[in-house]
Amino acid sequence: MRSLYHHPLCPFSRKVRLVLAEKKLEFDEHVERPWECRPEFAALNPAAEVPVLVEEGGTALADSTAICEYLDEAFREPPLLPAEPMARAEVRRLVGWFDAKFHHEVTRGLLGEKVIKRLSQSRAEPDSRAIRAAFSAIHEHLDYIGWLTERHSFLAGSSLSMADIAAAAQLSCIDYIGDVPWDRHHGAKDWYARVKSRPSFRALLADHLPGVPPPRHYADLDF
Ligand SMILES: N[C@@H](CCC(=O)N[C@@H](CS)C(=O)NCC(=O)O)C(=O)O
Repeated sequence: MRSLYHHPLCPFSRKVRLVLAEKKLEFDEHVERPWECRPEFAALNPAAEVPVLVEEGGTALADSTAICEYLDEAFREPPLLPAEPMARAEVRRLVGWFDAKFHHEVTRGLLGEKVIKRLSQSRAEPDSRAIRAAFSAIHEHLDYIGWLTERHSFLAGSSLSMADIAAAAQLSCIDYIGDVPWDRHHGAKDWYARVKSRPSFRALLADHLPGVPPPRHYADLDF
């Protein structure tokens, strides 16, 4: 059986969980706290980061984009990268946007400062300037999602792609801590409602981390 080492509040792990679920692939779950740097885990991924997918046969794959693209190539249905090269480039640009820019400007400042520092028992206090900067940056990203989805249902066109998965993976982590200002961003909220209501999202909505309960609207499809 395929195994996934992941953390429920890791957006990159969520990306892989969503792709596995879209493709209806079964897997065993291992919740890993990467900051504990378990030697057995570091032996699977020298970067000691989640997610890690151990395929049937024992090969360990690391890095969410490498894993997601492998899954899309090995299990074609439904395709999450378009067939046409320029359309693929646009999906990959958006995956890069959310994995790098959104994560750096928003996820690290909110989730990282407010929750991960506490869970990992870091001795550093949450940085209130980083939190304020992230609260301010999230608006531009939500406006961008609203703009991208004005003409199409999904970020890179009329069907769900890896771009939607990367974006929803980041936003769902922020939503878990109740920090997404949905009421000021109706376009982004409509798009998120579409993604959130897919069966592939169910496992994420059932996440419940001890000591970090989600707000009530988190699992509500009509939030
Ligand atoms: N580029 C990697 C990034 C993965 C990553 O940053 N994972 C974080 C958790 S979200 C991690 O394991 N950090 C190590 C730590 O917290 O010690 C990917 O896409 O998989």
